[in-house]
Amino acid sequence: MNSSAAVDTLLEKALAGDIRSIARIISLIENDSPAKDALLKRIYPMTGKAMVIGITGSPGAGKSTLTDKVIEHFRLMGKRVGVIAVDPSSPFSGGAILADRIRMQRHTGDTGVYIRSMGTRGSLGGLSRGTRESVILLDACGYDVIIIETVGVGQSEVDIIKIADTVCLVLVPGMGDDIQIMKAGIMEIANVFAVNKADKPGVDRVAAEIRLMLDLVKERPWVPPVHLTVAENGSGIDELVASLVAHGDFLKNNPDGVRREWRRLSFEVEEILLQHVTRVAERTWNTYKTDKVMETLLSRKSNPYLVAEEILQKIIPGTSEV
Ligand SMILES: Nc1nc2c(ncn2[C@@H]2O[C@H](COP(=O)(O)OP(=O)(O)O)[C@@H](O)[C@H]2O)c(=O)[nH]1
Ligand SMILES: [Mg+2]
Repeated sequence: MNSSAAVDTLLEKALAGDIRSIARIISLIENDSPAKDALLKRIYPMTGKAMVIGITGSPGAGKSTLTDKVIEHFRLMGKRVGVIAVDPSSPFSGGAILADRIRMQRHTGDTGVYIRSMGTRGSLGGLSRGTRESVILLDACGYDVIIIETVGVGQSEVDIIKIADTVCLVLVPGMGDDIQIMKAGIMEIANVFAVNKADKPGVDRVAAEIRLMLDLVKERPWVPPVHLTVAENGSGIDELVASLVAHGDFLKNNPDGVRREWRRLSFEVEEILLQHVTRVAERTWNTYKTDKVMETLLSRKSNPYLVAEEILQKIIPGTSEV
């Protein structure tokens, strides 16, 4: 399966739009297959065309329901849409993934839509290891719009801005509004706000609080619009999608867009380097980890710092101390 000829065939089919091949490549990516890097290096020049949108917010805010409606709108505009729904690894994530599937399943027969759920296993920042790389693949495969659904519940979730061009933050009335809005980190990364469940009481108050907060920051080239939505019946989605598109256009002609691209590219290089260094470190430690070495540790003749230092000198010659 990992032979380069097999991977080539798989890639050819994926680029031609075969959804099963795309799914299999994403599995290679998720499993950190040795074939992954060569493949991504090859397709990278084909990327840069997609509009990458992050839809983030607390669990239960309606992100999947909203994504489903957003997909529908982009489909009506003739766009192909890829979705990566990232769920936190937890005993409940199986349920959450199932919920995402159910909310978006009516698109499964549509070859212009690809939906993939991922856990957050082995990663930081509310993104799955492989989210960034899957975006590269979907972009190369010609998806015009790529949506990343991610749970934004804490500071670490702001990592989404390193991947997405446009971040839509989904808030809801009645869930401790003030606390939601006080999460400054997450508020700052929003380019578009959706106050969802607008059929419920308290929605105007949330919208007013967001606007008040936005007013505190004067003179910014892009003022994040605040939309009231009812994801369940599609109300407000037209305007929301128009703002997502408008923000994408804004980035094309603005220093903000260049800054974002800069940040993304820097993140990509850093992530690729880290992956390689981690792999080399793991491999080296595994060959170095003999019973004898472990014995020196157990008997305290040596210690983990000294051992790590010796290994580092092997990996990176010239390293003197940990
Ligand atoms: N009343 C109301 N319920 C909604 C709305 N949007 C989503 N929901 C419900 O909220 C729950 C969570 O939705 P889901 O899309 O799974 O949220 P996610 O966890 O953010 O992806 C589901 O029961 C939805 O039917 C809305 O606009 N109004
Ligand atoms: Mg969801």
